[in-house]
Amino acid sequence: MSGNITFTMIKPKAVADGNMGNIIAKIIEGGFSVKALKFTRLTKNDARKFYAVHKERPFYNDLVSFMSSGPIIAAVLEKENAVEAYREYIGSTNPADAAEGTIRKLYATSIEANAVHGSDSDENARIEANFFFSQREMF
Ligand code: FUP
Repeated sequence: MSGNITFTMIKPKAVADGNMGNIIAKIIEGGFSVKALKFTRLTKNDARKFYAVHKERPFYNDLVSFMSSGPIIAAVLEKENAVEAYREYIGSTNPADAAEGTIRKLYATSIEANAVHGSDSDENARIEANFFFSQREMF
């Protein structure tokens, strides 16, 4: 059975470009409700841990540097079938392949600076939400 929770980050470039308000508005417009939200910054070590699954990939070091390069928004979102619904809503990893109207099509500038993160499974959504938020910060 699919869960109702996913985790997202608005990545440093999208924040630096001034798009955090637009992206939060778009998320809410898509029927996702915000269960938790914070403006924060990943240390390099946080980014290494968060993306540990990619540590053997050639882009890992650049990704870690990029994700710790400036502030981000972290949020927990709720909707029916949230993980799949949100991945569809944000579009393909590479914005060049993302469908019209998706968050990545609208706000991403490259495969690395692809505007937002979205969890890829219910289990990872839970792990990622707990990486950023304590139980009392999730509503
Ligand atoms: P996604 O689940 O769509 O966020 O994509 P992945 O888990 O495959 O990749 C995680 C992040 O690694 C992407 F958001 C951006 C980065 N990445 C690159 O920088 N280069 C690549 O070739 C693939 C991914």
